Amino acid sequence: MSHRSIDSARLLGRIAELGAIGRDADGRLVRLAASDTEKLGRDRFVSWLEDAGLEVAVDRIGNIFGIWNGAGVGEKPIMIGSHIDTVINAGIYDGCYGVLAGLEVIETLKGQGFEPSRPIVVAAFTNEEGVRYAPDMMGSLVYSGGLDVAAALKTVGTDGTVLGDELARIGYAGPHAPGFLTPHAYVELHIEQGPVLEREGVPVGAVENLQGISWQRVTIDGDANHAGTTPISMRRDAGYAAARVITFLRDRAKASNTPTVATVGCIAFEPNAINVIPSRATFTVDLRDPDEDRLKEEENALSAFLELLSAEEGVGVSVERLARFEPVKFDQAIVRLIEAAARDRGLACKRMTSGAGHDAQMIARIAPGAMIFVPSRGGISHNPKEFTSDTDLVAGANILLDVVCRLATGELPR
Ligand code: HGY
Ligand code: MN
Ligand code: MN
Repeated sequence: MSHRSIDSARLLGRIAELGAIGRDADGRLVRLAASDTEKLGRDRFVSWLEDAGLEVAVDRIGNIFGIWNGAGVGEKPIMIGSHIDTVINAGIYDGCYGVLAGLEVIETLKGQGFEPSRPIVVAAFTNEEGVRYAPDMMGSLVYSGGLDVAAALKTVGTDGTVLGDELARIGYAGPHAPGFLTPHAYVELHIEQGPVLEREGVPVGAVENLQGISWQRVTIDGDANHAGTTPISMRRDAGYAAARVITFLRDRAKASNTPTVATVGCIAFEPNAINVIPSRATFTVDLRDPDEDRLKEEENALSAFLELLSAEEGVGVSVERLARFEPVKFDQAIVRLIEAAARDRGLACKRMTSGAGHDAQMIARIAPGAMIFVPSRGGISHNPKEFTSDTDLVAGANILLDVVCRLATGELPR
């Protein structure tokens, strides 16, 4: 059976080119949401959309859309997308692969005279990573009505900037109301960012659900004091208390024998001096679990531990919620389309859960959707060592092409 195929050189060339945009003086890839470096990536993506003859639309939270009206103008579009903002010292595939493969699918179909029954749209959602402005998946959360756009634009970043000001400054405070296009279906292609597909030698993942996410910022207040003269028994050591939380979370997750994961990714001490007992420790807690009840249990266990710690160490504890998303189940009919597409290409395919958060979990609020994964070497991501082979990248993009064709010719997920 002959298959359409994307232009692999064009896709791989663009992934490499976008991956070179936004490197800092040390060569690290850092394109934080609404930053100057992200603007450079946005501008390049928009220029590719224009070259492809697509209508470019930007909404008020800076989400970028490339719209191929084709036939069926006014019909709900098929939406394919992801994000192009990155974490700090990122790899080049996370998010960017899905956005560029989405554009590639549209250009391939346009170039082959394909007549879709409805518009096809490629989307790059703002601030998926949530590193500079919490929560993550913010652009797609606003787009799907989960967060008011005015409130989101007021978000203050870790650097004290305001998201709305930054979007205006980089020229991406768009006119469209978030949600201006309701997708008929949404499909997101993404690297797995975990070890499962590689370990099992499977090239395609049909993602049927995504785990719940809980982000919190914890502040512990003790007393600064002299590191040399203060007896241990007289200390209110915020640094030590924070360390107890980190080991509590890891030990509990490890002992649980469940998919629960816990991460303290950011931490800061005040006054942060070698010979001063920390008066304050501020750190973030990222808890995840595919089961909502277990995730709630983990949050409750942390809260109880913080109370105990406060009594035992004589420290003050305050907690700020940064993000909370329940687990999401994707559309089974689209998952089956992904499996059928892989089968037709003679590719093994595995149903799986996503450990990472994705825009697809937000768009699932307004449209049937699912995700396609391709293997990550060593399961590494959010790290410059992130890597997926060209063969797997091209195979994933061709699966996306097939799924979009089936959705566009009426083989609908129902
Ligand atoms: O946090 C996440 O899982 C995603 O990378 N934003
Ligand atoms: Mn991502
Ligand atoms: Mn990511």
